Amino acid sequence: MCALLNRSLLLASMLPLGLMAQNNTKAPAAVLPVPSSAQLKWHEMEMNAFVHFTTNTFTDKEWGYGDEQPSIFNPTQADAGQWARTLKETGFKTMILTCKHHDGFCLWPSKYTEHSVKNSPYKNGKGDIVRDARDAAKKYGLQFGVYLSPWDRNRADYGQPSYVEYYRNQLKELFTTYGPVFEMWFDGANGGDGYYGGAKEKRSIKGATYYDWPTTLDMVRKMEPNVIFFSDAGPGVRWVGNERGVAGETNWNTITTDTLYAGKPNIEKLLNTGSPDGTKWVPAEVDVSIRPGWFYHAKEDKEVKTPEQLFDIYLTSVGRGSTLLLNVPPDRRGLFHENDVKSLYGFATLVKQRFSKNLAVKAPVKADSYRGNQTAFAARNLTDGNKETYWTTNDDITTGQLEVTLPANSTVSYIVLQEYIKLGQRVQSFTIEAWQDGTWKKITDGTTIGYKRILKIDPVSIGKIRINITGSKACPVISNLAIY
Ligand code: FUL
Repeated sequence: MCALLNRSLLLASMLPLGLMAQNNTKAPAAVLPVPSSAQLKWHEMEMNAFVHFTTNTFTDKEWGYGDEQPSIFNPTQADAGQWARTLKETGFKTMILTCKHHDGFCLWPSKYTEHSVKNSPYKNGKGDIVRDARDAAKKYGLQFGVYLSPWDRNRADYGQPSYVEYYRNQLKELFTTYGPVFEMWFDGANGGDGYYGGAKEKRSIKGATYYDWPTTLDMVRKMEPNVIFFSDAGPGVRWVGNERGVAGETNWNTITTDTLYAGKPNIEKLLNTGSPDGTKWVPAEVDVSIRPGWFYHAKEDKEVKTPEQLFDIYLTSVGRGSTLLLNVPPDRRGLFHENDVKSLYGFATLVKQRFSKNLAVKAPVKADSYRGNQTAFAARNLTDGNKETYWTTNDDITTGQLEVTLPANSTVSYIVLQEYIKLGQRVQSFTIEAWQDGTWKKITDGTTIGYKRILKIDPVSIGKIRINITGSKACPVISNLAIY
């Protein structure tokens, strides 16, 4: 009863007056909100990379105090080409660089501060790591993103209005010199003790108001209209609420951001799952480091995540409808360390091996119903390899049963489902059954699907698989079903 009521309210809010009658020969109306075209592209990237590099690499710290001398920044063999090549060859689509971390040191020769590479021995002060990274990303076909820490423990005026001006000037400098920038990362860590130009004190700012984010975002959008903004609360993509690489098993791309802001205390749980009735499309990005720390520390050389650990993270990020943002920090030479490189290639091999043979391709698949009995909405769209076609039902049907007959002696380990999110995220619950020994047995279940859901099951020999969509905000719209 309640679900029906919600659904009709939802439809009423989506459809213009006069269109309330069902028209099951046409595509279903969108369930709002839906992703922007930039967000859609971001979903399709699936795997992005972070590169954390600054004075911390040389002081063995995670958060520089802000009093580091530029003279300590001296990578002897810095090669952004090695970073970009490795990332490209192991399946990553982008590279987001910490142009400035909390210590305030700038990896480009900013004209607004002396605290940068221009006063370091690196290339006798003529080096520019941001330019090198941007050029390397371009060369290897990766998109380039920028992390510019709002918190700056070096600046004397941090906490004053003039610092916000400084921060905006740096954004202008970065976007006009090193664009195009596909994603801008606003870190949530803010305020606390620091050097602050020698004051050496604790400063706290009002996270909700100090930076006046709306003005800053408008300014950046004027330079880069399609940029995706990451912050705890979006507006482009949100933090996933932890740094372990784990999105919620229930993971809505929707959330209501009105009262959220970067750094707001205790919002981790909400960010991890999103909310089914959220008013904005702000999907979770899963940021996690390949090492215990975000920056390189020689003592962590033996703690680099193994290919299997990275694969597990792949399942709890990409496999839960999010995008993975994996950090790989260059070492003091300015290179990805051999152990990290080895793990990345090992991980890429696992992904390739485990998702190499899609048993659902060309397998017969049928649905208990499909929209308006139109072949344009039939079950075979699930396995046609075309992300623009989908199976869907009549408007008044919010459940569905899909049955796939697999080739003889198929051993199944992973089932992949994808919603056609251009029409909004809908599915709330599903179960999966296998035909074994003459009967249907439940092998797994789940809640949300979103852009992509990967279900890992104990490898079993299966003749047929049945997917039961048991709850959906409106008629389910599924574009892909793959079985490995
Ligand atoms: C955090 C920062 O404090 C870490 O140093 C790192 O940059 C991580 C990605 O975000 O909030």
